[in-house]
Amino acid sequence: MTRVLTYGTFDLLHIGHLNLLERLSALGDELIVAVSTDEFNAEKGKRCVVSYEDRCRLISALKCVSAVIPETHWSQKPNDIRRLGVDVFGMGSDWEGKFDSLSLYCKVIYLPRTEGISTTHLRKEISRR
Ligand code: C2G
Repeated sequence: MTRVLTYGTFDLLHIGHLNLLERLSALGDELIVAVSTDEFNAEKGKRCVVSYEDRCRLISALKCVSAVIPETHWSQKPNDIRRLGVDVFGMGSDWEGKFDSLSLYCKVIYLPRTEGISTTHLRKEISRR
């Protein structure tokens, strides 16, 4: 049983998020997604359009996702990896290198980011119309 774990805000869920989650899911038997809470996003300097509860429901509804957990602080990853028995930690390539220290606990991979789409881009597009 290969368990994969990733973290993110997933605001205005879009094809870049889905591409990443499906690719990560294909690497194992289960994909666990840690969704940033609204409070943690405030720490990240992000203000979401979609509430934490709704972001969790949307991610949970994806066929490729096995479970959703809250992300409440930057430093929870090692404990999550150990507690959940994670084999692979994966993120999009905009995080390349940032989480290499987690290779102490599991395999760390970065998958190519989907170009041309981002939550910021979507927000700008919507506000222009
Ligand atoms: N992503 C992607 N392609 C895009 C946009 C996002 O592959 N066009 C990936 C990002 O690389 C990330 C994931 O989708 O791995 C979620 O992106 P965000 O919701 O923007 O999450 P982020 O703000 O990067 O939070 O502790 C880690 C943080 O919680 C990550």
